Amino acid sequence: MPTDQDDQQKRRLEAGRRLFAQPCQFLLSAVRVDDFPPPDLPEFAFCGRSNVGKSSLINALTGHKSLARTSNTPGRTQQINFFQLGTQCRLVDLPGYGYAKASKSKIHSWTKLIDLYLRGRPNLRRACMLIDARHGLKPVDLDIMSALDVAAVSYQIVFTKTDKIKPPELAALEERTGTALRKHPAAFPTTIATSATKQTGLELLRAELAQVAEFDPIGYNPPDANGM
Ligand SMILES: Nc1nc2c(ncn2[C@@H]2O[C@H](COP(=O)(O)OP(=O)(O)OP(=O)(O)O)[C@@H](O)[C@H]2O)c(=O)[nH]1
Ligand SMILES: [Mg+2]
Repeated sequence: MPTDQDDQQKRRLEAGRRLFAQPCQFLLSAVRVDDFPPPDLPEFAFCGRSNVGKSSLINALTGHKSLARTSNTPGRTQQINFFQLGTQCRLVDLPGYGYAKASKSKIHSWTKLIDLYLRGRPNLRRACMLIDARHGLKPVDLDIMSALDVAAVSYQIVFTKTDKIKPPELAALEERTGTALRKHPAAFPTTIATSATKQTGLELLRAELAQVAEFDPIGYNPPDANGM
């Protein structure tokens, strides 16, 4: 017999599916804070080390091949790219941190911009902190997580490239990471395992983000004729 919990989960998954079935369009690229769009819609940011798969995950979630530009070469995304998803929210593709081969001044300006965005954006509802499943949390990830804790920005660990590891390795990684997260007050306690290549974990992440955006098309009651 289906339980209330099963029904709730189905509803969450359906809300995620519907949110991400809407058109998603590139809005703008920002190289400075003044370029950011007005903070008038909930935003979800995708942050993580260079080459972790941020742009690929945005493409996979929205069902596009090349909405966000991806590359084998680290350092592909060099600005903050904003994408508008339906009329409900925006997805924000951040440049990767920890990319050692760029010039010092470039690294400095990217890092500053990422920092200004993550710590100063009032409508940032959740940061998806992407971690390569083969590597786990690195010191540079822990630094960003600590900065997010201090700024009280809610974030969730999303593993990428899980197609590259075996299920027992993934289970061990989840266990290890879950323990580490207990020390991080702004971290969401559960992690999500994804693969953009194999298209796995996407429906769970869509459902999670729909819940944060309070997007529930099934429970939505259109205003009546009196606007009530
Ligand atoms: N096997 C596998 N490869 C992936 C996956 N996601 C991304 N990649 C590959 O990883 C590389 C980097 O992907 P991007 O999406 O450009 O990574 P990024 O984090 O946006 O990189 P920067 O913008 O340079 O910081 C590309 O060659 C992708 O094809 C995945 O789930 N599985
Ligand atoms: Mg990118």
